[in-house]
Amino acid sequence: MKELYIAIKMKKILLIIITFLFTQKTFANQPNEWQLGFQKAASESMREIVAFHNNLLLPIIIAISVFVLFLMLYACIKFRASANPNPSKRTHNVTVEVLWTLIPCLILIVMAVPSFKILYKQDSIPKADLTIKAIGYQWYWGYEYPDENIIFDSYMVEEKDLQENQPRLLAVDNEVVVPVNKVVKVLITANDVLHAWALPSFGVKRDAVPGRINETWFKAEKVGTYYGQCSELCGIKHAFMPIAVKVVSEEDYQEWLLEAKEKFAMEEIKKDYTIKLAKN
Ligand SMILES: [Cu+2]
Repeated sequence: MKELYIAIKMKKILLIIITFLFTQKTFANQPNEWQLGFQKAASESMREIVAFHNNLLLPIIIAISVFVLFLMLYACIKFRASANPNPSKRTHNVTVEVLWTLIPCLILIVMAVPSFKILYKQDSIPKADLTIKAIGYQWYWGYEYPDENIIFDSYMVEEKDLQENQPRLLAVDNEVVVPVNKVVKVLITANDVLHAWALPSFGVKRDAVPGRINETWFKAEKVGTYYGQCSELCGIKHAFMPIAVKVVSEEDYQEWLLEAKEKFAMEEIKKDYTIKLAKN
């Protein structure tokens, strides 16, 4: 009876493990529960970063961990006091010392070459199809489309106001909208303290520094909404200034431009009006 009970229990545990492994929810664009590894890539840059991590760094990390674990176990068993009553008095071995200096150097060089390649590629901005400016404030993001004369602020949606499919702590009232498969140059700055504009799916992360404009770029390959967060500790509400970028088709983008120009212009007028009223 007891065996049967244990067998049922084991089966249950196994089932839980299998469902956990194979039925994880897959969002293309935001962190999900029990996620391991990176968010799914939506740009070439991020694909390269993920490939670098998965194909080179991870094998090196695993190999080193296994090797060190093996050495430790080997030393513990082979040289335990009962099996090795007279320990060796040796303190130096030139060959071993040369090897444990040279091999890590070689590993670092092997890692550095592709790493720098990706870094430099990200650093050179191709000819941009459109430019947006992100400005960090305590604690929200402001955006400008300098060529379109659009300016707006982007605040997090409070938990009580969340609509269906809006992720908690990530959804914002006004998303940045960009066309798919276009090079978007992002100018990043801040108005008060350091912030950082980061979007994992695009492989983008740049500090927003007051009095300085940093540049980065991305080319989103898939339509969808992508979420990121401020990534530089900027004060008490640092966790509540998310970044949301909506990637749409070219036609939808043109449509959004027309709507946005009107909507945000009206908001500016309203803001000026309230300021004037308050002054009088
Ligand atoms: Cu912050």
